[in-house]
Amino acid sequence: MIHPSRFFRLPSGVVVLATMALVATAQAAPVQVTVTVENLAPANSIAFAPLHLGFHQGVFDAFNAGQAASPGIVSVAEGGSGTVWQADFAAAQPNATRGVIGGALLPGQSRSAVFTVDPSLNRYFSFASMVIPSNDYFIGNDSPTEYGLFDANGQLQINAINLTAGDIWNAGSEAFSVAGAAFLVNGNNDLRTDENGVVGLRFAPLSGFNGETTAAGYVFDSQLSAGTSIYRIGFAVAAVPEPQTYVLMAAALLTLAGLGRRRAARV
Ligand SMILES: [Ca+2]
Ligand SMILES: [Ca+2]
Repeated sequence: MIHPSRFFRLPSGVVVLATMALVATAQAAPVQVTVTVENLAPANSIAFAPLHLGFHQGVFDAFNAGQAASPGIVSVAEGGSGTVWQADFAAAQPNATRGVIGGALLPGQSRSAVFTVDPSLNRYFSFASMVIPSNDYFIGNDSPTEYGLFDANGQLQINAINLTAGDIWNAGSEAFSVAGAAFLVNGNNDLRTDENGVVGLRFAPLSGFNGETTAAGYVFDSQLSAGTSIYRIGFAVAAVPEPQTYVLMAAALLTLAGLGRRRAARV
């Protein structure tokens, strides 16, 4: 006689797979967040280097107004690469969803990218991008908890972040000059003079570039006042299917089916 318990004894791998499938189903579903950036500045005014962004737990703090710029923010504000910003972000928050929306964003242009985010884990949004032309100007959030994109239930709380010229920061790391400015035909981004200053809001000196030809070919004309809209980051959320759940369940079922066939052969 076959003992009844044989029918319920499964290889440990099957139990693990079945458990993982159940856990994946029970967790809050990740969502797809479409981030759209728009350069709202007047024609022939400022452009922007690629936007560095991350969804996180509210820990990574890239800079503080009134203090010297961190190497991370300097990597954004002087040249736009953001390599140190990204590395520091990854070190501070290994579970964050980080990314870049690439390419220079000229006045009137927009660009989108989709990110898969766990809203229950990474509810805060941070960003940084160089303002061009400039020596060390950027946009970004000082407080890591300034933008709580999702509430505790994973519901989207912010449809868009709207920035004006009054939100532009001077990193305080490189002195203002045409000769050392990025994105100008007459500028060389490799030339720089230490400013030895601190991070502070500043946009008015950008008019010092008026009349200079940009790398994009247009002649720069700032036209900015504190209330001028310059940049918009929009958010749209959609559910994503959870293919990993189905893959795990299918694997478990296939293993069970194989087990059944082997047992049938033995009888
Ligand atoms: Ca800060
Ligand atoms: Ca500066």
